[in-house]
Amino acid sequence: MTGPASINRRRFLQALSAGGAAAVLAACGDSGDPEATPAAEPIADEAATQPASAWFKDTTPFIAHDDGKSLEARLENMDGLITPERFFFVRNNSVSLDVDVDSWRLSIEGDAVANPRTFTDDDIRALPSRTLVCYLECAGNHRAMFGLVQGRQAKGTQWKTGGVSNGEWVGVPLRDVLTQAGITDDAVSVLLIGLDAESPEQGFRRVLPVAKALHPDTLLAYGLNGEELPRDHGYPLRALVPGWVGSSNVKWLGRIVVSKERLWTRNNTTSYVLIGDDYAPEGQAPGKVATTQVIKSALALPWPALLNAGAHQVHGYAHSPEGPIQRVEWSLDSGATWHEATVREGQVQYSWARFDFEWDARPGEHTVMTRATDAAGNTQPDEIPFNEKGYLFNQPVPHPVRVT
Ligand SMILES: Nc1nc2c(c(=O)[nH]1)N[C@H]1C(S)=C(S)[C@@H](COP(=O)(O)O)O[C@H]1N2
Ligand SMILES: [Mo]
Repeated sequence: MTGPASINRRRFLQALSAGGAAAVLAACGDSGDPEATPAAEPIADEAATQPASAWFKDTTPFIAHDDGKSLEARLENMDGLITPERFFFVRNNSVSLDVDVDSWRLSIEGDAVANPRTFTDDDIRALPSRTLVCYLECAGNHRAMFGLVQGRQAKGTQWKTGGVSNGEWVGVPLRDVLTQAGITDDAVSVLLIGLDAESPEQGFRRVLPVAKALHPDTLLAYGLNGEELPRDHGYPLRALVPGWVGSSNVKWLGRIVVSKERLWTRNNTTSYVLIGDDYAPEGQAPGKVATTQVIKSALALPWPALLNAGAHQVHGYAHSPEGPIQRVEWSLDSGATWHEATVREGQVQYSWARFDFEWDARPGEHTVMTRATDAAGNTQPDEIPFNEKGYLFNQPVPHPVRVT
């Protein structure tokens, strides 16, 4: 898939990198990566008037969190099944990168590959591709609910319900690339490493167990919604790990290390670990390592929502890593009684599902809750244990709605 966007970007980047600049240009200033070359001097006026931005996309449609690393999607902007790229949430641990695809390489190395090798962009695109509809969700999506619902705020970006989006991804199975590098039978861990800086380790990284890495639906993706993968989402190549927490979906991939030992890095010891009284330590982690997402649902309404009295068709999105959404219910009385919503479509692959219901809204302050159930029988629980970093909140969300 070499679309017009790719050709334009290549030309643009060729111009930028004429004279042999390094492969990676950070979106703004110094990314902290010693291999990164600072971006060209901005025009003085702009530099004086515009705050530095960590992103390439227009941030207007988002809730921009003040950590400067999180663009929360507004579900109320969406009514289709696929999230348009301009509304697709972004989570960076540093800043978005502008990678020069001509000098970019993906290396596969480690003590569990027989033929360590590197791939160019053309090598990757020459492999048979797959297309998957898949939602992508930050492990911290709904984190604000620990404070709002449980009365105990968890550390981290206070995402409400927009740390999730649904895309159509094109890529090659990671397993085909690992096979070409001669992955050995005794491989245990596959470590995905991005080109962006992350202190104290260089390169945002995440470990996958070999079984998940070899699953035919675990992709190295280079396309999103029929276009080139955008720079904010990891151009030229990112991991797509269906059902797993957002951080497994490493963007701007540069290296993959395959190991005979179980690997531990910051992102399965310090971050992305469920730490709390109900979670036993696991290996080098002080709690349970967050791997798969959990079943959730949310309304596509502003927070808080303001509606005129009368009949409304209210819609929202539900998703589960375990299988299709079978049922969504809604409640106006904090879960004492539930009504059936309509699940809009048979769920495709790893997509989220749309649901809607008719509400004859009376004037006043309301709290609307939704609760999803999947085909495997998982339902959003009434109560989940607290964890310090606020991952995987999936109690029904009490959405505030004022009707006038
Ligand atoms: N290289 C790299 N990959 C990354 C991250 C990052 O900071 N650097 N953030 C991760 C996190 S925490 C999430 S939730 C997802 C978000 O993907 P998106 O920005 O494409 O929506 O990317 C993941 N991949
Ligand atoms: Mo995330």
